[in-house]
Amino acid sequence: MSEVAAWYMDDSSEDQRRPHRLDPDEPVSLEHLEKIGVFYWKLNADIYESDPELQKIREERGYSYMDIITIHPDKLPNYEDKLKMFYEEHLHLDDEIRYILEGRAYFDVRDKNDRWIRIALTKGDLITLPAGIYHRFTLDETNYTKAMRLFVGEPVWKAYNRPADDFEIRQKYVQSLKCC
Ligand code: KMT
Ligand code: NI
Repeated sequence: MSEVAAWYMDDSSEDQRRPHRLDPDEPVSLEHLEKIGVFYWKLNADIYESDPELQKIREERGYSYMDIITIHPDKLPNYEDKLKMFYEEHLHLDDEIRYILEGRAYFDVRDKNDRWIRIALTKGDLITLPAGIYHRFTLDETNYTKAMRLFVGEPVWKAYNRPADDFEIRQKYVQSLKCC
């Protein structure tokens, strides 16, 4: 199992694309991420179109839907607006599943104590964020990522910005954190 690159963020409001590591660095392990419902695989993105490992994950987890999004100033319509929207703290009523095919990106997730953890994703990283977790997304300073979006059944992209605590799925998620 390869390690994921994740760390607690500083509070600085400078450019969201910078790493925002604490000094000294406070890394976060995969085990820790799993405890808050975040799962991670390392795959070979060079063969994503015919990868049996990806196929297996999709079948086992029911990820029937997929599309590919390229996030870059020249490639994505309304790039600036979308980036701003992705970086608003939000949740979804379903799992968010992303597989990085090219480039890099950050997903920030809240831990049990509401602290931001930054997860640095690069080519070959597949991540699942549980329904109900507060999170946000940004590119890093390289300004480019190509990602596969996976979904169980018909995709629902609707994001609910924080506060969104009244949703049943949010309460279920918060409850799930209390077990361990
Ligand atoms: C989300 O909901 O956070 C996103 O869709 C992020 C961008 S997709 C790589
Ligand atoms: Ni999201």
